[in-house]
Amino acid sequence: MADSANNSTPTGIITIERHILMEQERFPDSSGALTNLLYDLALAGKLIGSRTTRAGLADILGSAGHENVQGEEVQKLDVYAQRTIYQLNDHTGRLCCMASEEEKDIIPIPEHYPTGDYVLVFDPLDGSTNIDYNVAVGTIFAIFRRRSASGPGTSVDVLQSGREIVAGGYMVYGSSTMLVYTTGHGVHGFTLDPGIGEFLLSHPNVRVPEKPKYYSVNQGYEKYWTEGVRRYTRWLQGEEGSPMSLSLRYIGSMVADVHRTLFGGGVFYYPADTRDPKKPRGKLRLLYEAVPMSYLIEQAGGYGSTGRGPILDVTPESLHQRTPVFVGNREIVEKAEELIARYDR
Ligand code: AFP
Repeated sequence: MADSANNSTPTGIITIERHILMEQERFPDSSGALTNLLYDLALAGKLIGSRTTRAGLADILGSAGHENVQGEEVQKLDVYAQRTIYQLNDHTGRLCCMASEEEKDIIPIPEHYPTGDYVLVFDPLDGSTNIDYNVAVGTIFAIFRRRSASGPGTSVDVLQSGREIVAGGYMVYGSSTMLVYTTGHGVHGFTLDPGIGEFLLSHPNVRVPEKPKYYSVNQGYEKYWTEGVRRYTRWLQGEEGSPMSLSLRYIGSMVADVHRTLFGGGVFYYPADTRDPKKPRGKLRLLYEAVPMSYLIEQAGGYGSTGRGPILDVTPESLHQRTPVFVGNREIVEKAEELIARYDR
């Protein structure tokens, strides 16, 4: 629990609202728009988390396409997550547009609402194919400042590199619901206390541990990897003259796998797939998954790479562009770059 003189309330408890306000104090001229935007995302996390933990009741209370006991149509969880984030943010005057992993095009702000200075990109429910197995899923987000002068946001506003992010983070809906975020001044983790419905600061100033524990990859696809990625994996296992000897953990929800990497140390990777012509650049989306997570992990002292250079240096050319991803302890991710450069010319 946080206990620095600056951060403490009289009770020692710091809510997400108070923390976001304290972050705002770093910028005396700020309008408060970013603060409120982050607070609305925390609210979205509470709503989505509450619905996610009841997912197993869908068949009892009514499944998608049916009505639940209240007579409301039950939505699929990813549709619910998408709508929740959209509806909390479409009318506030803080955004000029949004973009989501679930929507093909840029999501405009309705004409009858004002537009604002920021852009929100998000993956509303990452790992949603895991829900049927009661496995942790999550929401990923990043916020940019708009580049165009005024009016509706355009691709110029959305297609920005990770170097331009002003805030990013994720919510993970697991054995507890957590929100982890950064505004470029360290990474802070909050755990939802379901009794009072508040996110409380539980992990201030998160740093990727120096001693890594795990490597995390879908090893079932090894036969489709390049030589460099295969050799890298052997290096992580302690072969190829490596001092490493990491355990393997893989969930298949990027949020949960990166969360463990952030707190436990190691590397999560989803490399290019030489078999599938649709995945020559991997599976994960640059804008909604790779960029926010790389920004966060770098703020915690780690590194995010495509395997050939920093993810944060890549300017997206299209909304749903995919990329290979390697995130975790810096020196371990740099080893991937070294072996890929040597063996995958
Ligand atoms: P879904 O959202 O379709 O479940 O995909 C999750 C995801 O985009 C990411 O969260 C995982 O890291 C990755 O896909 C898992 O993919 P594989 O099933 O191919 O390992």
